[in-house]
Amino acid sequence: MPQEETKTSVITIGLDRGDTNFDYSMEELNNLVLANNMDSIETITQKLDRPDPATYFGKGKIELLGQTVQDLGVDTVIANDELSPSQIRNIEKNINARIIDRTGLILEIFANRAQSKEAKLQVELAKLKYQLPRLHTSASQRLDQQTGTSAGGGFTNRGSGESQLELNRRTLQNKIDHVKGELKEAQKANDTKRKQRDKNDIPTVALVGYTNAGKSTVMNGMIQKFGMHEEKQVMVKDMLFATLDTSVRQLTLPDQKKFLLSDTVGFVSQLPHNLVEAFKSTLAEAANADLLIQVVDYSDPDYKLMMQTTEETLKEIGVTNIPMIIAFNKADKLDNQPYPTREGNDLIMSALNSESLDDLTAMIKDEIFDNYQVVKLLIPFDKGNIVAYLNDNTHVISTDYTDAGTLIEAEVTNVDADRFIDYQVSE
Ligand SMILES: Nc1nc2c(ncn2[C@@H]2O[C@H](COP(=O)(O)OP(=O)(O)OP(=O)(O)O)[C@@H](O)[C@H]2O)c(=O)[nH]1
Ligand SMILES: [Mg+2]
Repeated sequence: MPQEETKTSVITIGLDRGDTNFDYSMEELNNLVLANNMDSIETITQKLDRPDPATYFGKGKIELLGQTVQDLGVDTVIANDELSPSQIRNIEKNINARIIDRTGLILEIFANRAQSKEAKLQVELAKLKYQLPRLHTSASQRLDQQTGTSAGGGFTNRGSGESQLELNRRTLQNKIDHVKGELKEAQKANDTKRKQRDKNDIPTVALVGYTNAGKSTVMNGMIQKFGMHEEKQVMVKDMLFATLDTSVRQLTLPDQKKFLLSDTVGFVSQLPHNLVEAFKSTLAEAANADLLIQVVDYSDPDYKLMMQTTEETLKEIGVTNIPMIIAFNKADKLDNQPYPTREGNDLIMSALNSESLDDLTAMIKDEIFDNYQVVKLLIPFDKGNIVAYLNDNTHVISTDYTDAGTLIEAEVTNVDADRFIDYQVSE
C-alpha cells in the first residue's frame, strides 16, 4: 500500500439554521476536507437563524474559535457556507488562521485534480471569477508592502490604494478574458469530436450522479464486458471528485449493437455556480445524451438528498427531458437487499456484480435501440461486401445460401433497412 500522505489539520465551522440537512452537509464538508488532503480535528457549530453579516458566527463563538485555533495550533479554518469577502476579512482579524469557505475549498480540490488542458482552464476561470470580488485585501496588502506604510495612513496612500485596486481588478479581468479565449480553443477540438460522434448516429448514454456514487466503476464494468481491447479503463477512487474529465468509450454488445458511454464529473451540494458555469462544456456530454444513467450510492443513508442535488444540478446546466435510468448502486453493502432488482426504470444493483451490469445493459437496450427492425435480405453473390457489413454491424439471426444469393435475416437500424431496401424479400 502506498504510504498515507500527511494531512493538514483544520477546524470546520458551520451555521445550524434549523435545516434538517445540516448534519449531512457538515459530514459532506468533512469529506470535502479529506478530499483536499486535510483532516478536520474539531468542528464548531452555532445555531443562528442567519449568519452575522460581519463575522458569520456571533461574537462569543468567534472568540471561542480564536481560542480553539490557538489551543490546537491549526492554521486553517473551513466554513460550511460561502462567505462574503468582508466576513472572511473580519474573521481573519479575530483569529490567527486563514479562512477558506466551502466554495474556495471545492475550487482547491478541483484545481488539484484537473488533468486535461480543458479541465485546468475551466477551474482557472472559476477561480479567477471567485477572486474578482475578493480582491480588496490582497490589493491593500500589496500596497502596504510596496510603500512600507500601514493601510489607511495618509490621504495620498488611500488614493494610490484605490488605483492599485482598480489596476488589480483590470489585471484579473484581462486574465479572465485570456483564459476564456484559451478555453474556447481547447473546447473546439472536443466539440468537433462530439459533432463527429453525433454524425455517426451511434446512441450516447451518459453516467451522471453524485460524486463517489460509483459512476466510474459502472463505466469500467461495462468496458470490461463490452469494450474492444483499445478501450481503456477509467480511474476509480474512494474520494470525492475522483473524475473531473469526461471519458467516452464505445461499447459493442454481443448482437453488434453499438453505443457510446460517457463518464464525467460528479455533483455535490452547493456546487459553486462559477464552477458549474465553467464545467458546462464538460457536462455537455450529458446534455447531448440519448439516455442518462443516474448512479446513486444506495448504501448511503442520505442517498435521497444526493438524488435531489443531482437533479437540481442537471436542471441548472440545462439537462432536461432526457430519459433516465436510476441505478441504485452499492446494494452489496446493504444487508438483506436482494440485487439486481428491476422496477420500471429503476435498478437496484452493484457495479461489482456481473449480473447487475447485464440487467443494466438490458435496460439501456430497451431505451436506446427502439429504432431497429428485423428484415430478410437476399444478397447477390457479387455483393459480398454487404454480407460482410451485415455480419460486422448488425445482429444476424440466420444465414442461408440459396441459388439466388445469400439469404440473411438480421436485426438492423431503420437507416440500414432503408439502405438495403432493394434486397429485402417478404416472407
Ligand atoms: N461495495 C461497492 N463499492 C462500490 C460500488 N461501486 C463503486 N464502489 C466504490 O465506490 C468508490 C467510488 O467509486 P467511483 O466509481 O470512483 O465513483 P464516481 O461516481 O466515479 O466518483 P467521482 O468520480 O468522484 O465523482 C470506489 O471506492 C469504488 O470501488 C459497488 O457497487 N459496491
Ligand atoms: Mg468517477
